[in-house]
Amino acid sequence: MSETRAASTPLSPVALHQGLDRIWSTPKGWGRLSAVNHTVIGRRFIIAAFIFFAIGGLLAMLIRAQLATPHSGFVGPALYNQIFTMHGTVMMFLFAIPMFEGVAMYFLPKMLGARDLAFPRLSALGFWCYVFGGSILIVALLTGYAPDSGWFMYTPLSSGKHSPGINADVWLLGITFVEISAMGAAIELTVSILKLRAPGMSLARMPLFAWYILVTAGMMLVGFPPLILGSILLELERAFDLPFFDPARGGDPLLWQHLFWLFGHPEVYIIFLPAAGVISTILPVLVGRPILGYSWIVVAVTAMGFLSFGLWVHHMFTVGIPHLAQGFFSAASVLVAVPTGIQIFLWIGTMMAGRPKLTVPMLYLLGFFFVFVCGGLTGVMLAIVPFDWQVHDTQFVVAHMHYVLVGGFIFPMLAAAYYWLPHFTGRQPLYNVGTLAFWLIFIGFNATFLIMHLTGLYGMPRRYYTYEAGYGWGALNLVSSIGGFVMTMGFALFAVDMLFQFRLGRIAPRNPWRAGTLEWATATPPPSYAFASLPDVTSRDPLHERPDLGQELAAGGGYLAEPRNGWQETLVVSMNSATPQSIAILPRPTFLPLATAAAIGLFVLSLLFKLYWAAAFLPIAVLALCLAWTPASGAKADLGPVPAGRGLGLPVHFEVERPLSWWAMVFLLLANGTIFASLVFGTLFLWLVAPNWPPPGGLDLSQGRLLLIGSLVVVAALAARLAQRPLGQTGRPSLPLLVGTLAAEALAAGLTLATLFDVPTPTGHATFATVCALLAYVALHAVLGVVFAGFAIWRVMAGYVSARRSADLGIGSLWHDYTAVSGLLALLLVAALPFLLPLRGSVG
Ligand code: HEM
Ligand SMILES: [Cu+2]
Repeated sequence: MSETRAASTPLSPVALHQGLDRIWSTPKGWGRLSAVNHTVIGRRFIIAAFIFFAIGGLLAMLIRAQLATPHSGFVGPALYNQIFTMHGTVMMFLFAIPMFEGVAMYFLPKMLGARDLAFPRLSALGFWCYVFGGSILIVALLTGYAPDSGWFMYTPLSSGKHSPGINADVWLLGITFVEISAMGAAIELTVSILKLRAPGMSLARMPLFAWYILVTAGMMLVGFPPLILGSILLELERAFDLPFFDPARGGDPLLWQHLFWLFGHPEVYIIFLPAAGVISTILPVLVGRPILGYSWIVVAVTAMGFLSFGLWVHHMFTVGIPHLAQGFFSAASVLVAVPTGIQIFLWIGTMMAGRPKLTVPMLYLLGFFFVFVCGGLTGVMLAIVPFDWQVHDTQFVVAHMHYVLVGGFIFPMLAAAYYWLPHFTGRQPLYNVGTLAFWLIFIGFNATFLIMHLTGLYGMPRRYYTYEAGYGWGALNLVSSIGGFVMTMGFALFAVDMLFQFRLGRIAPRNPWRAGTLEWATATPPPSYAFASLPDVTSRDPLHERPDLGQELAAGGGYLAEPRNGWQETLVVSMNSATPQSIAILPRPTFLPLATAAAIGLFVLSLLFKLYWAAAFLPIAVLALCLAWTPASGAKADLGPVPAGRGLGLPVHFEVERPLSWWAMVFLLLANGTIFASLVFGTLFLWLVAPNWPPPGGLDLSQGRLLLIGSLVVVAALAARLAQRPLGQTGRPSLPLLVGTLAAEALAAGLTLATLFDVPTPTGHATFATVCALLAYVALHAVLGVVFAGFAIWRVMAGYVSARRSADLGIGSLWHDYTAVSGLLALLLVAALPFLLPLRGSVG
């Protein structure tokens, strides 16, 4: 090991590593449950996702066993419904999304040259929410209470009347629980990519993988909220009979479809983009040539992110929507093939310019090209409305979907597994089992799903548990099923290969593929702190320029090469040019995420079993636990600049105006704003097209009171801003104004709740139900506004706030601003409804 830079630091490399390890390592024994480290949590996500993949695969085998022959008595219709619903649900929510979250969590900090993600405790919370939510679903499956109305949960099939019992509630609550983890991950990844890069890693030098994850995380922030809202509304309908989706009482089942597909279509890209990011990362390395058209790829990925939100209606061509809308969404769907095509051509170009060798990851990439392009072509076919009318809800769609999902996600992930395994384990495969596994999977896959296109064209519907002999479907289905089992053998062989490598693989050299990205500059397997000192970056492929960078950093030649105060430190940089700005001190291992997830889990279970007294109390416990997170992220005295190494002095993150948590709040509010926008969309949608409007009687709320509430939330936001004014001079904010904020929010919350009780029979008509939802939204935000204001007052009194340490107030202010704006809009809509109702009457 070279010692070139070690002379400049006082510590010997060994002492440096021991010191860092003491600070960063996760405790042993039960202490493992307190882990927050991204390497540990990322690995756990990946392993858990593999387990769920095996469960989903098992369910797929049951489906194929049932459909192998006509008139099969293997499973009956009731169980079959649960099996295919759970297969789709598990694969989409419990395998694909967590898998890419795990991969991103594990690799991103290392690729960016950071020591961890921005909010380690949030990653841990997300992991536990995922495991608990997933377990609820699996336990339900084992006990026969699994959801059975299809993974789309279409109303009215999933409404109380047609799905009595708790099966649908399991889906709605369990999935919403898992979504918490996805939203957390989205915020975590966005802020980490934007703020935790190595000095010099400007946006233009960022690894492509980070670009893909940035776009994906952004899509999650605006793509998941419609589903979260939809699930809440449907659960409210099922639990309290609020008729959002009931056409007899002014609701509309189509509202569910819109909310679902507003999420569901982008979801497909949320799954595909990270996999594409993997391809853009490993393909150039495997063929030994830099990627063609870096900036084109960034543009294409961003374009896909935006376009994919304009396509959701192509899942609804047969529900009876206006022709013009069909034409628009058909064209938009075809258009999205353009950015996808750009990427494919750039990948193929890169491959042709390089020297591809048929290694195992390369085989999987070739498999990806074949399968995914076929899936894309059938996708364009489906985007053509008359064709879609023909094959809608047949096996053709199932075949298309699997070509896209398996081709676009599984194949790249398998390539990634072989490519990065040396990073996880420090070892390389010994035998060439991987090639055999690939061919079994590839041949088995095509035998299963290529055939299914035909079965579909011959008219076999999806989601039917059995079929008659004599339609010509029998032989095709048998081949499909045999293909499925061949593929399963391939996956089993893959699993065996992976397990063997952990123990029996050859020891791998440090950077076995000669890649240029920074994750290969850590030791393998990586230590808890990833880098002993942090690099600076001058190009897109730092390791190509400086192959010895890894050793240099290990010897302490980079930034922050000094363990001190027990701090887990990493650098925070400016968003665009990546100039160092501050030092983030990240939280140490703690059981709080586990406890918080458990409290949320109990809340979910209490809703599931209709124990509403507990459901009223548990949110308070969750809130209290969340507040218990905060003391670790502050200090009671100003520190001033701290040495960051290489002659640089930087403030610690709680002494800057906009720390990482401020950015987290911005993105949280973006997601929250999308929930709100979806609610407004839902209200206007029902008003415009739902049957049985206007409601009987009128909506007679006191306009004066609505105006008062609106003024109160604005006053609260203004007072919170003004309270920070004196900070600059006296170092203390104005306490009376902070108390004023609290009072205004409390009054607003109280008045809104009182207004809720004035709404006439919310169960009578969807108008009243949506008004209740809007008012509840305002009340909830005002209540949390009280919490934020109270928290600010406590932080000031306890001495956490000074002119330098003012971030708590800034973050609270963001919340009050948001409450004011969303509150005003919601109240305006509520106040306008009495005037809108007659308009609808004259139009309809
Ligand atoms: C690994 C091999 C797989 C096999 C053999 C398989 C098989 C099947 C089959 C036969 C169905 C049709 C159920 C029916 O119509 O009754 C189905 C549905 C579905 N699969 Fe898979 N699947 C596999 C992997 C995946 C993966 C990786 C994903 C997603 C990442 C996925 C997502 C879905 C979804 C969402 C449905 C629901 C379709 C519907 O509701 O009609 N599958 N799968
Ligand atoms: Cu779509």
